[in-house]
Amino acid sequence: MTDPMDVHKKTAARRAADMVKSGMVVGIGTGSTAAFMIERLGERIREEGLEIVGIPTSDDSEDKAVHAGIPLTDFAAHRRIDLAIDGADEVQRGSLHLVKGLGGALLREKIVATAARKFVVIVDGRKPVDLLGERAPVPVEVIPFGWECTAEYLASCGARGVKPRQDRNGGLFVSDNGNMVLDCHFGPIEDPEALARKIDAIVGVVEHGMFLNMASEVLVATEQGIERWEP
Ligand code: ABF
Repeated sequence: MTDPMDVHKKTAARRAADMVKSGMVVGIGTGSTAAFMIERLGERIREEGLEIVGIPTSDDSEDKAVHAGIPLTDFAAHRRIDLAIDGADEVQRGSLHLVKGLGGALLREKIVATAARKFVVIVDGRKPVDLLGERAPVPVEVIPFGWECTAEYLASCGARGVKPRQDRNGGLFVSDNGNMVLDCHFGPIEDPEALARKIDAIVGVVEHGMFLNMASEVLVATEQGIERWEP
């Protein structure tokens, strides 16, 4: 399905892909914006002989990267990533805190972003917000055992209507890591660091989708062109 924002997603994605240099280990994000970046890296490999290896953040991105002709590697071979490029669901203006994970890949995305020397985020103009939680729920990946209890603990942190994510067919969504994702609606989050500490302390939580102080740079593509934000 095409999205009217595709042209902007593609602009941001191509700009980020053009930051990649031969010899780099590249963190390969997930989602429709990251898909354009994967496509562009494939193009550069074919046309310019760009030599890179990639670590994908999801099974879906792995398939796309293989299809694009990007050689893959893993953390057994490389503990550090030179440059990770990924999309986001919300970007907080100023701080560049992110909400990620509506695509369900937040855990691997956070592992890859954490291992990256540089983490570049690519978004269209719908993603910037004044406060995280304004539009998107915070996805929380949880262990299936006892998820009902985990959901109650999340509700006690202020999350409303905590429900297991469903897949496209209305079945239970299962992450690439075999876990469940609970979408937590907090509304606008005044103090994301405090909330992140509370969520991190809940037993059963594997990881949450707030990426705080992690983005090195955000490329926001709109009708007016690309804005480059740094924290
Ligand atoms: C990934 O893809 C996720 O962290 C985020 O949930 C999503 C953004 O998708 P899209 O680029 O399709 O809007 O980056």
